[in-house]
Amino acid sequence: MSYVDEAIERVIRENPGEPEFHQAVKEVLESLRPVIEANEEKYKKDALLERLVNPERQIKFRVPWVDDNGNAQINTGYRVQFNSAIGPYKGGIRLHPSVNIGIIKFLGFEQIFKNSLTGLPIGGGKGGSDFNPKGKSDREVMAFCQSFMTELVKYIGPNADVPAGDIGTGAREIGYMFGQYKRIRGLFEGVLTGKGLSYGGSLARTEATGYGLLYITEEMLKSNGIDINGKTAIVSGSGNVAIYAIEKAHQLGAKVLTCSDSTGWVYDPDGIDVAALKEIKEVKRARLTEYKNYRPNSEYHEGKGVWQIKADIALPCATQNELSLEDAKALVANGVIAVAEGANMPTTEEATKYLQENGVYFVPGKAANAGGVATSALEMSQNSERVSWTLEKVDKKLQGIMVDIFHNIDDAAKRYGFEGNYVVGANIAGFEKVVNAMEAQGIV
Ligand code: NDP
Ligand code: 2IT
Repeated sequence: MSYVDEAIERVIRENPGEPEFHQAVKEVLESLRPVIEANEEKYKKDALLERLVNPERQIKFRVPWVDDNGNAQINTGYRVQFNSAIGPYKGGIRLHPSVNIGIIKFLGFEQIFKNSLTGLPIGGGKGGSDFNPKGKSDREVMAFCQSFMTELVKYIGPNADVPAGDIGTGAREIGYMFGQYKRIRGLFEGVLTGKGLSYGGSLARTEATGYGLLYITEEMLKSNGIDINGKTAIVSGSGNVAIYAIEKAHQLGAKVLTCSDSTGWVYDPDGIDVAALKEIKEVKRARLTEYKNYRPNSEYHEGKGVWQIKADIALPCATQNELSLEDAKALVANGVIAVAEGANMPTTEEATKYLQENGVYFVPGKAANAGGVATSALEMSQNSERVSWTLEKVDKKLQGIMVDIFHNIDDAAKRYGFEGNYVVGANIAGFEKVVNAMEAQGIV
């Protein structure tokens, strides 16, 4: 059995009941085969793959808090510090009822390669809790965030581990967590990113993931001789990533026809109204059913459905495994040109394969959504320097990073004879820097 197959089998055996983690490891290791096989003896001797797939540290803790009725509630908190070969652990905090250790591990594992692709000195980590911020009062969210940070504070720091937002964690939650960190440690420092602008946040961090997704999509299309201007797009999700992906798509001359949330989806033939979406989701924290009040011409449907709408570009921006083989078939039948992942692992393995086999340009999340964490690293730089860069400066750097990521993954794919396969390219390009740093630092 090859070293890659052995490593995959061991991950499945040793991490039972964690299908998302198995999926992420399989996808990465399968596509690293040519690189691993070229160095098999050395990597095996150094247990390189075993070290890569085993987090350096996993922390699991109780998060007690009191609700508005005076009742105690208990949630579980996690932080997985996966790999610090190239920098301090860096990655978001997901607050969603579906969170478990397997999901945090899959996200932390992906984060290693994504962070490497940014070209910036950040290692891979992820955290979260099964707490559901939906329907909670601001006071309840604060109580949870303070309790979560009271434990997390022991493990993080600006040179050790720097968390940020993800599903369910936005500016409000980061603010409460930062306040509690500062109170306990007595240190005003860049321990979290995605902070508010009045206390050390970076301009453009809010927009960065969605904008970055469009910058890399535009560059990928351009290098294949296609202009994004005038194209139609379908987007899923209506959170941080989706909103700013839609905004930038419109700025680049593409028209976005859909968005969705966990209960339903919207089709707007005139193009999604971003101002309305921001008001519904960022200000009112309401459901998408409200969208029709702003745009009478639009349609609201319960359930799933955005991938059935005909468009040139598909941008999944909600959650993992939201785009199935059946959805991929509908996209291909409707003549989709490109799929770029705003979310982490939104496309199932079979769907990815089907899209690639049918000539669809496919940019995986670890490259396509890296603009968020890249801008987080720029926020860390500004905090260290005690300065704030202008919006133009941060946005220009973000654009440069996304363009570089595209060319690096494109080149890596070509080097190994997989021209146009950006999944293979991203995994190889991300892996090369991490493995180099791991080898240099010895068996640790
Ligand atoms: P938000 O919480 O802001 O938005 C998430 C959106 O996805 C909401 O519209 C939500 O609907 C929907 N959604 C979440 N879970 C599900 C589900 N199980 N089924 C259907 N819809 C769901 O999160 P973000 O926009 O920040 O994150 C979206 C994706 O992008 C995630 O995969 C995240 O890991 C990834 N990502 C985020 C980055 C960031 O900087 N924020 C950076 C890189 C990747 P509802 O409101 O109804 O729950
Ligand atoms: O998945 C991700 O890259 C994020 N949620 C952003 C992480 C970060 O540290 O900005």
